[in-house]
Amino acid sequence: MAPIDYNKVKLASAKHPKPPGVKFTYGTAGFRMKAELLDSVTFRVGILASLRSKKLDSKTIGVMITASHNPEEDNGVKLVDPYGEMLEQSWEEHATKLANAESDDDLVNVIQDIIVNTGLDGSNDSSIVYARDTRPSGPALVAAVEDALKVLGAKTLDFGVKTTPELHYVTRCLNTTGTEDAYGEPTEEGYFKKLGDAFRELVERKPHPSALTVDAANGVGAPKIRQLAEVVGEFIDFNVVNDDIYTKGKLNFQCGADFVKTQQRAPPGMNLVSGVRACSFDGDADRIVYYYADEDGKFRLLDGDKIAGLAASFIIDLVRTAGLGDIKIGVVQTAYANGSSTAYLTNVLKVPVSCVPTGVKHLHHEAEKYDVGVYFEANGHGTVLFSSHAINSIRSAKGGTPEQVEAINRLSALTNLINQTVGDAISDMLFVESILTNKQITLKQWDQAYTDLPNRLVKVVVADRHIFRTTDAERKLVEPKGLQDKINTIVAPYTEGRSFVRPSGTEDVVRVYAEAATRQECDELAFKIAGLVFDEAGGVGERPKEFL
Ligand code: 16G
Ligand code: MG
Repeated sequence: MAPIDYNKVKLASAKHPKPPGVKFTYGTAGFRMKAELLDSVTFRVGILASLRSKKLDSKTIGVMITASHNPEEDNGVKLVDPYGEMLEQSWEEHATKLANAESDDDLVNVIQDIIVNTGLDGSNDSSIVYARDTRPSGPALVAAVEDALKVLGAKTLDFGVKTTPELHYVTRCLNTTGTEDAYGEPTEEGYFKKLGDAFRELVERKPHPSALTVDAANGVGAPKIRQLAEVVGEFIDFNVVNDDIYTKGKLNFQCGADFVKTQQRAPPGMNLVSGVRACSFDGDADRIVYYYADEDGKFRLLDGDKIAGLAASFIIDLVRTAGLGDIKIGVVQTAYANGSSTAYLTNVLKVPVSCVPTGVKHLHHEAEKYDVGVYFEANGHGTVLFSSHAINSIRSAKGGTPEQVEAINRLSALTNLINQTVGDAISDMLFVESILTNKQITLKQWDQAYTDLPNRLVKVVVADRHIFRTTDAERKLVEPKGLQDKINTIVAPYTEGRSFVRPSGTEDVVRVYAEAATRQECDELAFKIAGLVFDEAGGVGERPKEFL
């Protein structure tokens, strides 16, 4: 316990000056931009992490340095709350204020404001765990965080080069060790052991599937899959591609989950012939999409929506077989979920579906409202949350028949296999593999649950994207006034047509999404809506072109 020494804070801060004129915002995924602009920001996020820990009775707060699927020259930083969730939303504003303090004196004023506003005790101890992805800019940014933590006397744990979900996992472990909510060993070995044991339990007596090709986006997932293979190698063969984490410029370049999802094709260089099973991670391994080529060699994507459908149907069956009917299951999606997936969940699986705004924190919180909440963004980020009611029911269930006992054991293994803190490519991959193994189905059979409606995502550059305001989980525009009525008029004649417009939370653009019954209708619709936005809401540069 020691009070904050503001003179020391100022001296340390002087070594991490804010670039003048830059405005920082703690957005959907923390601060994210060109790495060269982030030194002062990461220093200040170190301060914020310490304050957050002080506020929460010295619980350990996580700091992750990553820019996920962004280009290699970008980086970013975000905080993880004690149970592995995203930073509580009300603190995002404190983060933004700290990052924008122009001088060292201003910084001290903002710290003091935060202390007063949140009623925290500045002399409390603080504890921080931090990690980074493989970006070359990572070590220097870690050093900036460390400078802040040192000046505030925080207890620190350097978790090294890790995936984002590993950092979320370890944060929760550190805060629950020795309690009845204990989540696992707070080490990387503990993480792989937990996943490995659960996976073994789920697949050990079943015939193994063929090898899985994993595109690691030339990122941190590559070394981690190799570590994973040491614990699950007897049940599954991984063929890791795009695993070069040392050559400059390769991270996320023409590979990775975001590339595959947005381009709707396999990474160049991957030999995706019929019969190959493949998946892609993103740069920090918190997203995954699957794909294969059909008999004609045509690329087929199994995105986050498909994973949600597979996961929900498997869990629904297990819960029913186990006789645990009081466990209520729900699925959470965003407006980007393909209309066919929502129809499948609602009409075939008959499971409640909620739609929330884009961003993990929104999905996560909505999923907490169910006993078992399955959430996935179409882009491949997602997980399953089991409430304490669900976990207690599963643990105390005895089961009268061998089928019931088996279903209960599987559910129990799933609660360990699934990283419940955040979407996790490694954990999600093992989850999908264990379902496919249990059902003994191929990627094609999984794909047959429903057929995606053709869809298209377009970026429109406008003078000021902040004039766009949405409602109804981003499915409708409130402002600019009158624009939504025009969108409705354009969409109306299209069979199964749907389109919405929202400002991006991570890029200076407006995103237009469209889907319709056929590829031609879909492309025409996307082109018309993008053009409308460009014409009516301050389009900049070239008007969106028709898709040919
Ligand atoms: C961030 C979000 C992701 C979301 C994406 C949308 C987190 C950890 N990540 O990557 O969930 O899908 O932003 O980006 O929340 P956009 O606002 O630019 O469309
Ligand atoms: Mg990511």
